[in-house]
Amino acid sequence: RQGIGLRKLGKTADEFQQDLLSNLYYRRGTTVESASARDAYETLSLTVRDRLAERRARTAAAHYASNPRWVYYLSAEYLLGAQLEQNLLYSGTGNLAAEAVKALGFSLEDLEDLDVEPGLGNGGLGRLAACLVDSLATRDIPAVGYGIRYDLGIFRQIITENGQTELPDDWAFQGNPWEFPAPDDRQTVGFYGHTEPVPGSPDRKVWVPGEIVLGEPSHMLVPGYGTDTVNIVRLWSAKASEASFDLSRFSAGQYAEAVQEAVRAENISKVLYPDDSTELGRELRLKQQYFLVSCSLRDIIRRFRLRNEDWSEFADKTVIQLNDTHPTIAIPELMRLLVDEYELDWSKAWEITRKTFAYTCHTLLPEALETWPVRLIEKLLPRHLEIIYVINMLFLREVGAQFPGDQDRIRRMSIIQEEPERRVRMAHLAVVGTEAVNGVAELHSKLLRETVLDDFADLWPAKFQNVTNGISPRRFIRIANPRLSDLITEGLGDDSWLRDLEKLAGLESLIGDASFRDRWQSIKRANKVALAAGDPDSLTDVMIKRFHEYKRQQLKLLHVVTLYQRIHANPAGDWVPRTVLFAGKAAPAYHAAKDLIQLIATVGATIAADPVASPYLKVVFPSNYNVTLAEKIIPAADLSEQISLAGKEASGTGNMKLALNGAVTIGTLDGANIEIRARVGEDNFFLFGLDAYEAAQARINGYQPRAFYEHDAELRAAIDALGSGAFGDVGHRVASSLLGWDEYLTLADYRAYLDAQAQVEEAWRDRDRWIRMSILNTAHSGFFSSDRTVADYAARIWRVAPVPVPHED
Ligand code: 26Y
Repeated sequence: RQGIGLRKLGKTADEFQQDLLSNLYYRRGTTVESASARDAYETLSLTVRDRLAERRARTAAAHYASNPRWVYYLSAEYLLGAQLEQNLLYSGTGNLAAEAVKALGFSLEDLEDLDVEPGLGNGGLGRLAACLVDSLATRDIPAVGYGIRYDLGIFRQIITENGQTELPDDWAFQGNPWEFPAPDDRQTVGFYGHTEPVPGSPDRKVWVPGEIVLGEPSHMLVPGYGTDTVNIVRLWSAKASEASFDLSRFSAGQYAEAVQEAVRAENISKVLYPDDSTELGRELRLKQQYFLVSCSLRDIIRRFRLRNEDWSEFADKTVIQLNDTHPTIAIPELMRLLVDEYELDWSKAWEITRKTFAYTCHTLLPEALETWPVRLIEKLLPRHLEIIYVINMLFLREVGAQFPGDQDRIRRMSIIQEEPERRVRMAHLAVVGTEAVNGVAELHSKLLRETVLDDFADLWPAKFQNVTNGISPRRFIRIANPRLSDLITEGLGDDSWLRDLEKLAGLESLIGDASFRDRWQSIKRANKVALAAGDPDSLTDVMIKRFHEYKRQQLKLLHVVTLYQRIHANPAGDWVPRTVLFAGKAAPAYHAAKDLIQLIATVGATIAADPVASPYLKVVFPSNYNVTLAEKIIPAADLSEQISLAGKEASGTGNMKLALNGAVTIGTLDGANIEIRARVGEDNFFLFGLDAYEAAQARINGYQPRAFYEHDAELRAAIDALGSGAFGDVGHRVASSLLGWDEYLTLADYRAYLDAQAQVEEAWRDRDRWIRMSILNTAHSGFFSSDRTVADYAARIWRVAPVPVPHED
């Protein structure tokens, strides 16, 4: 197909306007006169998307020509955030677009309000996937992100005094202009059935599935910032095969039965499991995982074979990153494809498989480590279970050779857990089947080596690495906080810091400039006015993250109650006015977390109705925390709450987003807090609490929450208030859970936390000191760019280099 090429898309306002109109008429099928806001939004999106699609075509050509080692990111979750503003920024068409839609009678802001974020994830892990694909493109690394196109994303949350209610999130109900369907690349996925031997080939089997489901891909464009690369995220939707519609039943009037099988098939990608950090063994979830893996591996192999013939080169051309254990069934699936379908020797296939995969762990909580009942895998994926057994047998033979006679070690390390029921330990499979394993912050990686995965680190020390998480500076400061971004650009002389975030260190030399400090403060204030959560002159104290006991929203609540009681004891006191903002979702089945949400809302309402306390203390709890809401809250924050029990939060990434936007952290020595503190400086971080070793020791030594309650009158008064009945049953439940067991040592850290909060208030009263702390937090957050995270993965785990896409004007 030589000699044909694309007409170049125009760069002027006039040409953009023309393209917008042509899309309005020919693709949307409407006219200027009758265009609604939605027509304008859809049409603008297509016009912007076209600009990226042209770059996408050049990217694909450059990648194809260089035949590089490709990075495939496998993730059950992506929280990409709203697309319009990002794509305007990355295509450099923001101004053209504003002008063009104005001529149609709309404002860009109105249209941005119609842009729905695809909520295809729960929290940190899903957003990390989105930041990494952003940075992969920005770093010109050939990459595809694979995921599931859930019809219903993370539930929509409504907060009332009755707590959290959940509503379905039909995010694509009105269509999704950012998505390209690719039905030609449809895949077929098998489930259930049985296996049959292949005579003369002992390693091979034939799997005869009992159910077939189709996987239909569509993709979203992932542009790099300041480069021509446009990568993709490819999302799979489950579709019933044509044969699953039962025409004879339909003809007999059995309408529900006629579509029963099709409904079952399509349920696979119907809904995201709204669980965060709890292992939830449901058959449908395992089906989702295998569905993602099977479709994606076949697509990866298809792409490999477009450019290569020799299987021995597969791992040189492919690296597959497993985002937690959720896609770990990919390890036996690749073995199955290589051994059963492509007829490679077991040992050759195993060598390829191990060199192809790498695994990122995101947790330290034992209850978050996925295991699946052997019986379930046997039923759903009979061939995979056989393969897992062989992998385990060969692996345990290796362990036995290294540690002769150490039966206990073999039992501990086995991929199969025996008691109380036989289960497959997915983390063990992920460590055994990969070339590299990483944690997501220094402390997390160290604790993985010393505790959860210590036996594996003994056996393969070189396999274990750290790659500290990062965040996209484009989304989390440039888009979220345009005022501050403009000031930084002015201060540093240009906007190259957006691709090289360590350049923020240059802000340090502006700290001495009083007018710079004034402007810094005015911007924070303007962001608070825009958020409209409370008095913009009050200390805006934010805790925004999923609700989980280990994150300790209950500790923040005890602080609020104590402040309330102190104000009441001395209404004429010189109190620092505070707005305490909570936001976050709880898993619908996690009752303790939902209780906390309800209790916070109820306490907040009590304070609001109280004339003595309300001038100084306000609790706000906006509903439905998501990426879009985070982008509004983060720029307005003064204080960032990162108060998890040390040793429990793998990394945290909200901590990085808030520090980057000039919030000062109050936090424990947990996750990435430690690295943030080391960079922004001890004087610009409010540290408190037990460290990870002290916390573990406290539990071992028979921790008694009641002892803390009895010895601290303020703590006792706060807990008694919660349990007094004034806040109903939830108050009782929370108070008695804290007094009875207090799994996450809330009471042990209470006094240290209140002392640190007193230091916060002292610093806040000295406004100039606070602004300096704020600026230093931003100035020293450069390390936490996901561009650096991706560079680390590229150099130490993937061993890939950039493939630049030639620029065309
Ligand atoms: C097994 C299933 C129910 C499940 C689903 C989602 C298990 C876990 C998750 C999500 C985990 C998660 O979001 N982990 C967070 O990952 C972030 C990115 O690495 C970390 O910063 C954060 O500390 C960690 O809790």
